[in-house]
Amino acid sequence: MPSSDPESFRTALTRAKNVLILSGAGLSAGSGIATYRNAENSLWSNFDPKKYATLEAFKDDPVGLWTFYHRRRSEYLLAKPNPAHYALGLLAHPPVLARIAPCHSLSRPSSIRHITQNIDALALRVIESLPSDANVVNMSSSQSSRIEEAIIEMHGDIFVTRCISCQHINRSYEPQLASTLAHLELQSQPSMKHDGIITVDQLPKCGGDAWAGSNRYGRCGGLLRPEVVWFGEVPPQSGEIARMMSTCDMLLVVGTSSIVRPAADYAAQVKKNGGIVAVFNLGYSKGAEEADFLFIGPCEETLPEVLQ
Ligand code: BJW
Ligand code: ZN
Repeated sequence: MPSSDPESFRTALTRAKNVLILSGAGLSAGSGIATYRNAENSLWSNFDPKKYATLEAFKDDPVGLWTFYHRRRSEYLLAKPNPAHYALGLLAHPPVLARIAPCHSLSRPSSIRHITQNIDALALRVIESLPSDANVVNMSSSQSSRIEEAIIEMHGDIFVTRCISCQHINRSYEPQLASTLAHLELQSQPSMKHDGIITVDQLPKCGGDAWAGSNRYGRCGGLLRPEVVWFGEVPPQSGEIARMMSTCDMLLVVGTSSIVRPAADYAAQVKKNGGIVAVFNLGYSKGAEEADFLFIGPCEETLPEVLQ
């Protein structure tokens, strides 16, 4: 039987050397963002992932996919990190911990990294919404880069785009990626159908420089795609993550159904290597099968309590 004792959990955490956090949609549920499956109004109960989360779907209907991602992007921009994001932020990011909670009672393992499957950027944005004296703006560049390094967004980020021609990557929190997308706000059909309001020509385009050999010759203008990982695509950092899992001695699995691979296999991999697995979930997820510690309940309540 897995333990639900916070004190034993904290002891295990402080003894561990290489701690990893693997989070999923349940981490952002407390921020009002819908999860993907098995819940009322979950994303895939309203939208068929084959039609909205594959490269084939993007090629078949780029306007439809941009409509879908633009609206989610607008919704995520309005969302705020919740207490679970802050609890993990305090645990994983030493500069934040040092600035906002110098008396934090938990001593830290030597290495903690957070791998999130979420594309909402809330784990990164937790830094921006800290009190100004702890804000990343006031930190040295080496400190802020350490924060970004500590978080791996393994399924990408809705605020990042990639040009399908020159592969230029860009992060932007601008509400409108293309002025034409503003028209989509006016449409409120729950189906999110675009009904020919805009055309492919009006979708977000690459403003990056285009190159011919070593000569820069102007703007590329290629079609942008959201830099998220769709079904059938390999998460770019999966090799690095697999290596991290092989030396992980404690894995915190937060708010994921543990259905989607490769993330679904990580807890079993850590267990096989003799590591400890702690699961934080609203219910008995598939990940609970591997749990040494199990904290059932909303993680925006259980995490701050257990990591106090
Ligand atoms: C709370 C809570 C609260 C709620 N507190 N908890 C057959 C055919 C084709 C492909 C496959 C196949 N079988 C397997 C595959 C592979 C496929 C896959 O796994 N499919 C499964 C569905 C079967 N995987 C892939 O294709 C991946 N690539 C791949 O495998 O490449 C090959 C390879 C890789 C590496 C090594 C070797 C080979 C790519 C997967 C890409 C996933 N993309 C998405 C969409 C992102 C873009 C977008 O959002 O539009 O990523 S799908 C979606 O699922 C999203 C999520 O990150 C991901 C995981 O979902 P998550 O986070 O677990 O959410 P939920 O909703 O499932 O669960 C929420 C949980 O929270 C629940 O447990 C709740 O109880 C809990 N909860 N509130 C705590 N308050
Ligand atoms: Zn380009």
